[in-house]
Amino acid sequence: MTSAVGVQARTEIKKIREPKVWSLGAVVALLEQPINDLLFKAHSVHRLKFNPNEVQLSTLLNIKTGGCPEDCAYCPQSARYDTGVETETLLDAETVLQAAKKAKASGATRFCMGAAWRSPKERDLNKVIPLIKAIKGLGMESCVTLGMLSPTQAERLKRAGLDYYNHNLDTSPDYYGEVITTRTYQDRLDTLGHVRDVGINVCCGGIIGMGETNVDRAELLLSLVNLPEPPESVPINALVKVQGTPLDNVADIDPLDIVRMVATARIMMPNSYVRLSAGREEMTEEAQALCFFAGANSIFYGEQLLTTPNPLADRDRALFAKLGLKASAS
Ligand code: SAM
Ligand code: DTB
Ligand code: SF4
Repeated sequence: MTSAVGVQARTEIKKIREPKVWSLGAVVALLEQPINDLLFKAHSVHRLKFNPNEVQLSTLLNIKTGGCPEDCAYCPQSARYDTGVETETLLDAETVLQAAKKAKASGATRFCMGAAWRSPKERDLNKVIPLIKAIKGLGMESCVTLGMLSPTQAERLKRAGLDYYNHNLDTSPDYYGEVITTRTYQDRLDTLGHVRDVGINVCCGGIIGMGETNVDRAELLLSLVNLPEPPESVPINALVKVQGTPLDNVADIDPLDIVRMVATARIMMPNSYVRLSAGREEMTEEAQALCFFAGANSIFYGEQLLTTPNPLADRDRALFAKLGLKASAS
């Protein structure tokens, strides 16, 4: 005999398989529906495409800290805000290689290097390219986030063997101007286009908890799903409030808002990895477990994000053991 749950699951899956043109109203309705309905749908989608007990591990390294000319209101590395983050020069190759080896030894499969640049100069790329090659030489996937790219810079990174480029849309087109004034939404879309055109995997998501509404969150997800191809990797960051940034006093979000955002991203982008990104240090294990149930299948792994703390690797290993989760191969 078929159970009612089984029938409902198959109905959900059938609906989800249909190609979907999303309307703003439909996405807001997804985000705001009763949590059990949302979790059920998201988890059903997740199981169709992924092993629900596997999570991909990426380790971040800030290879160029602080002194950034941009005014991103969330960012401790902007030179415009007094956050106590010191400006440093690009890390040397040996330091980066040691960090990547350590990340690999503790189980990460991807190494992501971030730089506090508006966009890289040619001499910057000349230094980053050997780093990408060295990471590949270790047998790890490589990812960089260096700011805006020209088509030729994207091509150079592709030739270097880069696997992923991270460049976030951050928020909705409407709310964007409240957060960043030194580059436009279109600038970001242009960089994402150059990355896509050369065949580098796109890692693109955003931040919640910056004072935006549910409509803004839905519009961010719409912008992502309506890219010519949805990103292969979608980081969902919860704002890490850093004293001295313009957003240091914004109201706290409910952890269930993160769960809802992850679940909605999972339903809308069933083939993408959804990364539970910044903000895990402030989340309970229970809230993280709900995010994994909702379809998060990637995390940043290692004690530091770029300038702020992340759960210790030991703590994440203990959490995975408790939840029966395993690190996935990619
Ligand atoms: N400078 C490059 C850029 O902006 O494209 C790369 C590094 S930047 C720090 C990468 C992303 O980190 C940002 O787009 C933003 O989404 C995220 N981020 C930065 N500060 C954050 C914070 N305080 N909380 C959450 N996410 C943050
Ligand atoms: C992303 O979406 N989140 C990461 C990564 N891409 C580069 C960065 C999070 C930064 C959190 C604040 C900090 O540590 O400075
Ligand atoms: Fe600079 Fe990137 Fe921070 Fe914006 S998010 S201030 S571009 S480092």
